Amino acid sequence: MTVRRAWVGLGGNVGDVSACFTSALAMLGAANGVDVVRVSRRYRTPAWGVTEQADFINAVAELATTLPPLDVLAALQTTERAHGRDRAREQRWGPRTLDLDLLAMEGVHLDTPALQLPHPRFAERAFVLVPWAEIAAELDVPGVGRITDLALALDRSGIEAIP
Ligand code: PH2
Ligand code: MG
Ligand code: MG
Repeated sequence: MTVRRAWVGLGGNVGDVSACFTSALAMLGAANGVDVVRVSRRYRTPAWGVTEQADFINAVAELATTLPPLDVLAALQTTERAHGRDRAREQRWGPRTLDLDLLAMEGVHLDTPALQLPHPRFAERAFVLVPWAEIAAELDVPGVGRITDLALALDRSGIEAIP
């Protein structure tokens, strides 16, 4: 069976986000065919998109998975819902308890309405790249670039690791 590395961005700014991340990572790691291999530190990040809201906490996790991409996505969405995520009631780029974004999977290029891989906009987002560079600095995402280079190219002001 093929085991692939996959990277997931975690974000949230409602409730006890750090405890939520811990619980979400445990739930993901308990899913069949998914191991959580490493996790970055948590970072406090200024809200992006809709700026009049609380700071976010962000992190990036590396998974090792035998699941196909859409099954990984389903596991992420199940985990979001179990942690108070209610897509029907939320504003685009607005406050949320837990957002789990599939950023990339090794050897996978996908362009469908349900899922695009690599994530089409991660290279614009320092709140994704700073934690990602901590655990996968040398990773080269085909067609996009090396994670560290992408992180260094962005304005990283206001992003700080939580001790
Ligand atoms: N997520 C959003 C909107 N804005 N800003 C930061 N800093 N971090 C996020 O994860 C984030 C955001 C919607 O998913
Ligand atoms: Mg997101
Ligand atoms: Mg999302």
